[in-house]
Amino acid sequence: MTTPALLPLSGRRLPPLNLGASAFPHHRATLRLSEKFILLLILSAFITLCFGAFFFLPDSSKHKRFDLGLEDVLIPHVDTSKEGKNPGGFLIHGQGHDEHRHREEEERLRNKIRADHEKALEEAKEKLKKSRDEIQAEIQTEKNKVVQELKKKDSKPLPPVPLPNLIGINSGEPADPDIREKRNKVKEMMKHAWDNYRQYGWGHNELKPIARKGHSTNIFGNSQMGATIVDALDTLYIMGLHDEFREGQEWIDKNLDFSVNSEVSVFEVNIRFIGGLLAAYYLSGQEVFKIKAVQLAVKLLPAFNTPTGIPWAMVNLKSGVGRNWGWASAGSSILAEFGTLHMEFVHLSYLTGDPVYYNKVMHIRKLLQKMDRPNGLYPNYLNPRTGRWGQHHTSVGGLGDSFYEYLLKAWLMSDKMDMEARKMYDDAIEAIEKHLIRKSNGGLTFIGEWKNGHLERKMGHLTCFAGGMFALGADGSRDDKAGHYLQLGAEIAHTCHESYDRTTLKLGPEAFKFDGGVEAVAVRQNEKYYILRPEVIETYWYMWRFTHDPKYRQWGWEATQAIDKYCRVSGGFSGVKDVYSSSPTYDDVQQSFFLAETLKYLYLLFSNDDLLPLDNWVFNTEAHPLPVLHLANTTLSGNPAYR
Ligand code: DMJ
Repeated sequence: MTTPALLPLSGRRLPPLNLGASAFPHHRATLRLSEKFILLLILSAFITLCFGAFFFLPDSSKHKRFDLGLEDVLIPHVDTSKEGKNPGGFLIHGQGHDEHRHREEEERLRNKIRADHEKALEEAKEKLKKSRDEIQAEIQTEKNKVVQELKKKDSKPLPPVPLPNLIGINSGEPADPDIREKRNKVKEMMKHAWDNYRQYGWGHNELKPIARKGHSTNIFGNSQMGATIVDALDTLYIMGLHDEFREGQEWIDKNLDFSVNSEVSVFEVNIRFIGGLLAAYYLSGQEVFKIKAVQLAVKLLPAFNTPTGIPWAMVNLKSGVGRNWGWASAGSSILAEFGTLHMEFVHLSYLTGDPVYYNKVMHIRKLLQKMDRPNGLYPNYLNPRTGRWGQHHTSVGGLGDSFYEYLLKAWLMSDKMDMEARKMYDDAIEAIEKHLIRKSNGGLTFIGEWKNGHLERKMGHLTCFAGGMFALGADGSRDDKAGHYLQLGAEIAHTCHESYDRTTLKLGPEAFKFDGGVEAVAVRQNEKYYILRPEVIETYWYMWRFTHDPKYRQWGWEATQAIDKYCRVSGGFSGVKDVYSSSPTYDDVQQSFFLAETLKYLYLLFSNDDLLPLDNWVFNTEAHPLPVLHLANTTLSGNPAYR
């Protein structure tokens, strides 16, 4: 809620205060908030002036009024008339000509005070003669000045840091005309999504492509933060959509403001905004993105002020007050949320030279390392007050997913130096494989969920990202099991493809079962939707990069066509409510991750591997590429700002 004092002047007002017509005969008897504010300002200026005048009087005159009889003993008096002549600066009493000069000086000051009083009263009268609009305009001008000052302060340049080796920012244009055509189709879809957002949802977080207006959810708070712009930037950049990129940059420069009274999801804002801004900075070299990323990160820091240092799920960007989702196991923090900050926070410390971000995420890691894990598994909930696990529910899909992803990627991003992260990843996936991964009767490998001591044979669309993760982590795996993990990645990719292929629309449901004769099919009505999610395509892309098996491009193309056929509307792209229905209804949301991830992974799938090579770039969980910090190990010693 906005406090009344901060409301725009045209907004809600307090009831008028009756000061009586006789007090201000030329003014209306009732005064509005803004006018009262001005009056108070004038009165306080007046009082300050009186007090100020008193303190400017020569000490001798003060002592005459407040004569305690001790002043000669306790107070060394500065004789202004003798400045420079009497190096000790002490008043020499009993000298007649000085007495006279003092009286003259007092008189002069009294006259000045009288004149100042008169002037202040005149100014007050003048102010009160002004119309409400004039007073409002003056207040607005003052406010703007303060905002400009704050902006200047916030935009101070950061210490220069050597940029990591930025290899592979190129067109990645494939030689094969068929593949080129497919890639162009994906680019055209991006244009369609962007242009419609530009036209109907500009500045809003997301787009309602059917209603053709802005859309938002509680993860972004109640303000227009242009989530789609920030999330889409790097995709626009790598697709060579430079005019669109510049439009986005301009909006961010002029409008993206984080000093809003808005409660946002720390995780979502980190992966979409900080990740998006950092990637845009590294790709384009435009300082504005780095500065905005750091401004936002500063606003997230109060979320870590909990008894354990495990951050709250949500934080108010203005007040810094944090809290957790009510539904999350008695007010717990969520593993996939507090465990998906590492990549961005390490980069923030790298770029700012300020270890605060790095320390926050390392503290989380250390705390997790010390905790007992049931069956070696990480439960999804952790209470930030007590430091104890909440409900014992483990998932590689929603609530858990990107925590595992970030362990692996912390290691990759550190140029494979962060062995602690690699060990945690290896331990975690060993436990996952043992307890959660199974083969269905029909031979499909799936990852279930562990709930209170039993395995639920259900897999979420979100979980499908794990195929790519296993492939990405194959190299460097314990006991040289690279082949095994690449195979596991391929099996998950196959299962997830089946979940698409067994639907009417050839688009994957939100969750699918392997139970009671059902395989890779959604059973409950509320699990049949597809909201433009990227995870299956993400896995196809990683599998393509590591195997070059053409089936992954084929599967990616099937998904592209299905999205274009069933999710495209004239106002953008929409999710669909039932992938098993031949006449689907739309959910009327164009998610920002569709532009950040789904279309980016498709574009990369039809590009050459030298565009953002995986030896040099690590993609955050929202598909924002961050460079490997070849110079920096986990102590970030490569950054001169740390030395
Ligand atoms: C994205 O915002 C991120 O990939 C996140 O990690 C979970 N999934 C959504 C899109 O499905």
